[in-house]
Amino acid sequence: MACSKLFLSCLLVQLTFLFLVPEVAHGQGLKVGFYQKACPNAEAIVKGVIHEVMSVAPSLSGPLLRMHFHDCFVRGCEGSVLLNSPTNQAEKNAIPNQSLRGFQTIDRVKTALEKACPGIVSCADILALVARDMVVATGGFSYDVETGRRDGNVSIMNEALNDLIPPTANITTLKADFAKRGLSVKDLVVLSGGHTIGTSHCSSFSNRVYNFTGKGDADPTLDSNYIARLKLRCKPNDQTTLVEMDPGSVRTFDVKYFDLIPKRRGLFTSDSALLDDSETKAYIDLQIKTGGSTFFKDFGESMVNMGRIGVLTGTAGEVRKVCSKVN
Ligand code: HEM
Ligand SMILES: *[C@@H]1O[C@H](CO)[C@@H](O)[C@H](O)[C@H]1NC(C)=O
Ligand SMILES: *[C@@H]1O[C@H](CO)[C@@H](O)[C@H](O)[C@H]1NC(C)=O
Ligand SMILES: *[C@@H]1O[C@H](CO)[C@@H](O)[C@H](O)[C@H]1NC(C)=O
Ligand SMILES: CC(=O)N[C@H]1CO[C@H](CO)[C@@H](O)[C@@H]1O
Repeated sequence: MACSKLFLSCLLVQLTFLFLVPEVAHGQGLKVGFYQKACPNAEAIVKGVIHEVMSVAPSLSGPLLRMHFHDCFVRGCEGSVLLNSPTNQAEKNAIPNQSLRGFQTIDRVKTALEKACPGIVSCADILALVARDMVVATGGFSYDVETGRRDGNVSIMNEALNDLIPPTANITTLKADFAKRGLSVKDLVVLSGGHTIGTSHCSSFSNRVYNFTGKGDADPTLDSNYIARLKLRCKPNDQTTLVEMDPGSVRTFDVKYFDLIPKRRGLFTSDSALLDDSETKAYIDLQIKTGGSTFFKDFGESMVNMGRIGVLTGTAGEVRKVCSKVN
């Protein structure tokens, strides 16, 4: 654009484009510090409650990071994962959600926020803020969380069954499922690094250990010493035992998850699959070689990208008073 004559207004138009266009394309009305006027202490209140919860129940860090992911991948980041259904037909009733925990923590945060600023902070934003605070609580880097999401009022069990990526997914499925939501291959490998904290039920990977092709065999891509260890921990059809996904540092947000993958100790097929694409593999190799030189920063960026999926903003949806119920 030639800016010589009406320089100032031309510059303004250009600046407007510079700042508006990306927001329309991706952020859709989200911004950092959305509650600054209406509830200036919102983020501090969330942090305070999370600090208390972590001091008594540190094992909730994994579940509460994962909950934002489960929210965003089904219907977008609009709090539908939190809704209860009188007939048990909501997202949280779907099998992949059996293992979700931490709903009471979200309720505690919501209660504290409603006391300070009634009807202002959405449950979808609470999930995004809590996820960030979990990364920080476990030793990762902080990042600015965009807020301004509003809550949906629909939650459907079958959508969770269809839309949540199973741990058996191969690299083709993983890339496609991320791309469908506007997330890149880099986002896929970076966010998989979320498995640096938390635990898994035996049932999420027992096929790899006990019955990979239906002949009572193990997954040949999994390290045999690791298989032996997993068998000691998990009996066939075990539905209750928990296994550390990043053994030894399950409550520390570090780069060790990436060390495990080329050692063929990624717990899920979806973790191992990151070796099957040149870009994801190169990312893993780089993080191992450089001790995670970019991972901590990348994680915040990819979380922001994930937090933009299918958001409701402006006057769409509502701000729930209670996170488990529509108003
Ligand atoms: C790429 C596709 C993904 C698949 C297939 C996947 C699958 C799984 C499975 C099966 C579990 C174990 C659940 C259980 O049995 O208790 C799990 C746990 C977990 N996932 Fe993922 N996940 C994926 C991506 C993500 C992302 C993007 C994040 C967050 C950024 C994440 C964070 C977590 C965390 C923190 C846990 C531990 C939960 C706990 O401690 O209870 N995952 N994931
Ligand atoms: C990946 O998984 C999908 C869905 O299960 C399947 O249709 C596809 O053939 C698999 N691709 C490869 C390369 O194994
Ligand atoms: C392995 O899977 C096959 C096919 O699904 C099933 O028929 C068989 O009973 C399973 N074996 C074990 C030991 O679970
Ligand atoms: C859900 O929200 C939409 C608009 O966001 C509204 O049209 C609809 O009536 C709401 N449904 C319920 C059950 O509240
Ligand atoms: C937290 C929660 O609601 N978990 C449910 C997940 O789904 C199973 C059924 O598949 C329910 O039994 C759990 O209560």
